[in-house]
Amino acid sequence: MSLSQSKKPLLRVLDGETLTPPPFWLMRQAGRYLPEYRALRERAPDFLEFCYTPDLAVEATLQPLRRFDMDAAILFSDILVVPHALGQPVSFEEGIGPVLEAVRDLDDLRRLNSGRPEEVLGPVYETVATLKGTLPDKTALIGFAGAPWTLATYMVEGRGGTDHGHVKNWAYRDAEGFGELIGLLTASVTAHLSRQIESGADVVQLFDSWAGVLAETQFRRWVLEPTAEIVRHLKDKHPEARVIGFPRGAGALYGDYADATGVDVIAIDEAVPAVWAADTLQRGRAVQGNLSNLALVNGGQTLADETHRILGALGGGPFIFNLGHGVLPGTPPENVARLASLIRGWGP
Ligand code: 1CP
Repeated sequence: MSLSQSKKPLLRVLDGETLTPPPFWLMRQAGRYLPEYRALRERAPDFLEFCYTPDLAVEATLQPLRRFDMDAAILFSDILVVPHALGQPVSFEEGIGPVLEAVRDLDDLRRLNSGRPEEVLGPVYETVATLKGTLPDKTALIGFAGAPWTLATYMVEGRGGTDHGHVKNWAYRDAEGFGELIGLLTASVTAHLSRQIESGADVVQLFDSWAGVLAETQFRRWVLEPTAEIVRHLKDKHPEARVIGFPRGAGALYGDYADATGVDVIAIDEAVPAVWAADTLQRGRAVQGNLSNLALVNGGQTLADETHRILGALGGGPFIFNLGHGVLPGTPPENVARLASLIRGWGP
């Protein structure tokens, strides 16, 4: 690792240092809560087209940094570019969100035209490389992918906002066939993250947004095992690779996830008690999270109290301040500015 890289505060924390105040960034820090994002988005009404246009994706990545100077930039893209690159029709519809042509069984899976994922995703790696050359030395660049289980939920359900009945049912009914889908996703996510690392990402985050809906046995099979495999392959290929794991909603299984997957950082949702996380998960390993995104929407004294509570519990060890889930579209930008100054002003 080069000297300038090793100085980035976020990377120092990944390697186990405690910084006061801790570095911060916010999941979904780019997006509709920023008027400049809404203006940019009008230039490419099709959301996937927007993700695959490096000039626009670079600009969307940089917008929140100009206002709030976070310690990390996160590549502007989406987790659903991987199913799209595997040949599944994906669209984003106003007021609904992502809509996919559902894959419900092995026959559907085999009908996917896996085409040339590398070609479809080429512009994403170009965006990473451009960002790498543009960001200040102190700012870390985060690449990302959806974890296999979460990608499978969208691929099988066909949209968000369901009870995950179809995808859970397939996993019980035909574990072998469903395992083929998870295997395909494990390989595709590994390749996608590997290319982001080669293009300049300092660290990658695995978003397992729906990890929390599974029974324990299913969690071990569809969340822990594929994640451990991805981390192992990435680190074999790139010994310097750093991985943040975010198994949202994992509850009592957060500890097993931390121990079994080999991730460098555990990202915790808002429901994880901060003191428990410090005692159980932190232990020399970095933790990231866990402010409620609705505390950020509402601001005021509660935002200050919650920020201080989390800093008090986790700020004594390696910690990256973040939300417990992404920034919501209705968030007032001035609340984000206030949060940045609360974090920067914090000291023991
Ligand atoms: O302009 C628009 O209206 C599109 C809104 C939008 C944006 C800004 C979507 C559609 N995706 C994104 C960008 C995005 N998505 C980023 C990069 C920007 C950043 O973090 O600053 C990232 C990391 C994601 C990750 C993502 N996409 C996740 C994992 C995190 C999470 O929120 O749980 C998930 C589940 C998605 C799917 C998705 N894409 C878009 C939406 C609205 C959704 C959620 C669908 C649902 O409700 O289930």
